[in-house]
Amino acid sequence: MEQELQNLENEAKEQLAELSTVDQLEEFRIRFLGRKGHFTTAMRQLGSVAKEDRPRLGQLANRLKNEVEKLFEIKHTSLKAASQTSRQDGVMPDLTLPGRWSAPGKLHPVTQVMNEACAIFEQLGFSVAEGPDVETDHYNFEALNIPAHHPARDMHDTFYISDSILLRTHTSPMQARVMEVQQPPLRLIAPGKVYRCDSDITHTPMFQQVEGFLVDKDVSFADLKGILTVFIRQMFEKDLSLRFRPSFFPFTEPSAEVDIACVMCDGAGCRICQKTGWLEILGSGMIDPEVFKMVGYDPEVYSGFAFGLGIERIAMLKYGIDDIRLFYENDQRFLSQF
Ligand code: 2NL
Repeated sequence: MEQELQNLENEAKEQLAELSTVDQLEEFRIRFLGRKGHFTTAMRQLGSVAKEDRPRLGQLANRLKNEVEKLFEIKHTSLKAASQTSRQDGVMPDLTLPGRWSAPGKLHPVTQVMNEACAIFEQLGFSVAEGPDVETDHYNFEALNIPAHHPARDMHDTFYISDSILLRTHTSPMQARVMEVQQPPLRLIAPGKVYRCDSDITHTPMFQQVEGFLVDKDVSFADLKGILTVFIRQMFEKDLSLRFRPSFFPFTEPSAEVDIACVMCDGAGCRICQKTGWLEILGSGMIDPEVFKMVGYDPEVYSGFAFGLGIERIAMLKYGIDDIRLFYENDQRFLSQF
């Protein structure tokens, strides 16, 4: 009996060493260690050996079985690990194939131009103030000299949330907020998204603006011209001519729309500038004394200028894009060019 148990162990060890798949290993387990396996059968036979030999042989049988079980576990672990690194059919993946490529993300073209615009104004000493997209009627209109029923409200195509809450139609509410709590001198830009209910090749319901203002003693229209000229020339990397055309905004007096010499034809006249040689680029003016009174500044002491520009419009002219809606259609073929 002792010899039989010893032979059984040797046989099990030899077979185990030759196994090379998980399936073969399972067959082995059933054959040797299962409920009807060789070890179980041998242990049942212990009932027929002499009483005095039984404990010794019982212990031997247990020890040998445990040893085989341990070896089985080790083999099981290593075969399983091997089957996970090679494919089931035994074919290794081709490690020389190129890796999977994913496109690196980059900034949206409008964000790029926005960042450039802010950087130029920061270099000129302006600080950046950001405010909420959801505004009150007070800051969006009243504080900027646009009272209820003022005709200028029609031009803004406002998205109202309630009677007194709306999506800001420009970023100047931020400037009104700052003027209320800070005293001059002030030199500030307010960048951000603005909303107007309008959509065609030159309008999207959401677009991005930078508005800026400077308030101090003795600020003149010449300062406005100087700052805007430097801004435009840096932005377009060209010594462009500027033209200040009289206009109207409720918060500035006098007001001017600024045109630049057409970036496509240098002022000769083409399809882009509709043969005029000029492109409308921004709105500006000297801050209306009424706005100063509203925020508690003395218009006899302080003066200032303000301006507002659309970032998409600048991006379109910089990159020769003729439809503003392209920016917001999320077509990778368009966006990846910038
Ligand atoms: C436009 C807008 C302008 C402003 C925007 C402004 C006004 C104040 C304070 C701060 Cl009182 N910012 N913004 C001023 C003048 C013109 O134009 O339609 N741009 C294309």
